[in-house]
Amino acid sequence: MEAWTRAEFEQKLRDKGQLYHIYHPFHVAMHEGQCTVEQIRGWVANRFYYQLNIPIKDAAILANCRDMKVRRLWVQRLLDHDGCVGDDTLGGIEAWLKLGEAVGLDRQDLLDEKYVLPGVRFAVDAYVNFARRASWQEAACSSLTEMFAPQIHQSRLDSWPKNYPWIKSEGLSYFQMRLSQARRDVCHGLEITLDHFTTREQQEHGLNILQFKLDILWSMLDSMSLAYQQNRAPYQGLVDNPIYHKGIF
Ligand code: AHQ
Repeated sequence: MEAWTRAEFEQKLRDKGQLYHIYHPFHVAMHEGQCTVEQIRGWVANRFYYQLNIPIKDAAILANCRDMKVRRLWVQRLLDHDGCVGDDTLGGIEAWLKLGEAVGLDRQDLLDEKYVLPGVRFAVDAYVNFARRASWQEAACSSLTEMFAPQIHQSRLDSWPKNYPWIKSEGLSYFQMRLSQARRDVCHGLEITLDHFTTREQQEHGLNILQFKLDILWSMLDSMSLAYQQNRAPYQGLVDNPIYHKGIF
């Protein structure tokens, strides 16, 4: 089959935005101000596991990439999350810990992954392990869900202060940071993707990789919905305190 043009392929990638997790019922309820304190805290604590693993995922991509021009751009993603020793800009992981404190969570509980649901861990670990095994171009393609991220970060900045006045406003700095960082990352990730996936078969493969990542984001929220909306965390009622496996690799 004939390959799509570069513009057609980009549009097909962008059309996947209709399946972005902004439309997941958990995020819809959150945006409409219907989340309880426990649901917000559960979301912040579980999403922290995703944030902790983004630099690990990006380091795996760097480890697989022999193109110095790409590495010098991609390495910025690690600095965005880990912060860099040189300046005192808050790294994303530290900013998310501030979000945790702003919603009333204990910083050490986040770092200990105390509340991470098995389903969230499996989804995030699948993302990291994909980035380790796949080509760096395939892993770059999987990061393109961030094409749709500025909208969801902006929606939090717009709706949380009025819907969740109990959350200290300094906790929202992570979302503010990502507005520009996501846009910059997407420019680079999209260029790699459009350059690499050129035959129709490769382009279809690229769309499937993006669907894989959309499924990761969606299933993370499915686990949180079961636990915090349906009140059905794993082993609910069988144990007094939640018990889940910790990271095993
Ligand atoms: O805060 C997010 C972030 O740092 C990243 C990195 C990027 C990737 O490499 O896959 N994806 C991503 C995302 C972040 N936040 C999510 C959100 O809803 O707050 C969105 C998520 C993404 O769209 O992949």
